[in-house]
Amino acid sequence: MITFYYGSGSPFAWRVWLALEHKQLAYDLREISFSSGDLKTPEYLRINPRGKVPTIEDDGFSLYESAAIVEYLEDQYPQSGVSLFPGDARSKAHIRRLVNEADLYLDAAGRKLVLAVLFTDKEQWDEDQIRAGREAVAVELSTFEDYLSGDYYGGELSAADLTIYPLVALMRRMAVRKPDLDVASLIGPKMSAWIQRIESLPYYSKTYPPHWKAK
Ligand SMILES: N[C@@H](CCC(=O)N[C@@H](CS)C(=O)NCC(=O)O)C(=O)O
Repeated sequence: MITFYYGSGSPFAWRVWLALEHKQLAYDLREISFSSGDLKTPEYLRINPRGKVPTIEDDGFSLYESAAIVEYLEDQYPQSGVSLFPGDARSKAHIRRLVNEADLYLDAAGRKLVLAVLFTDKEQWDEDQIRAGREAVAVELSTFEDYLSGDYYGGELSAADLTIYPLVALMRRMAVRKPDLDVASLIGPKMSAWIQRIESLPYYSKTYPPHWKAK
């Protein structure tokens, strides 16, 4: 059985959770609280020297970095559940390209906003910094809106969707902290319909970040 080290609200850990469910794999979920210090214990640092989530352990093999974990799940368990990289070499390359773009550009834009809004005390908010973050997010959301031509980013549901969705969800989540950011208005019609599709997946609610449920 796979042991999955998870942190609530981490878009990277969420991606792996969605992938485990998509592949219908059995796993033991170990939720780690960011404030507990458990990510920095010698035991945890032995399996992930960066002290971050997600990490998996699978029969003595430990792996961190969410994109690598998702690829591993597909390669190690090709027959289980539904493929995370469906299609021919070109389709797979397209999915990998989208995963890379999400990690390199969409995340970088979102991170600016997360740092300025979520990880800064309200009293210290710098409106110029927040505006710059929002603009960076607007550019990326528009790029990803343009990329959608079918129901899912890679045509069929794939690792691309399971990577992009948690990053977009985190951007939308910032409205709870700062409603006037109005991230919703930056999401185009194709992406809105795609969000509905992802949120209708049978395993979606199970993976919803536990601490977001309280609001
Ligand atoms: N590139 C990594 C990013 C992992 C990451 O940044 N995780 C954050 C949560 S979103 C974390 O564990 N932070 C805790 C810390 O740095 O102490 C991946 O894709 O897995």
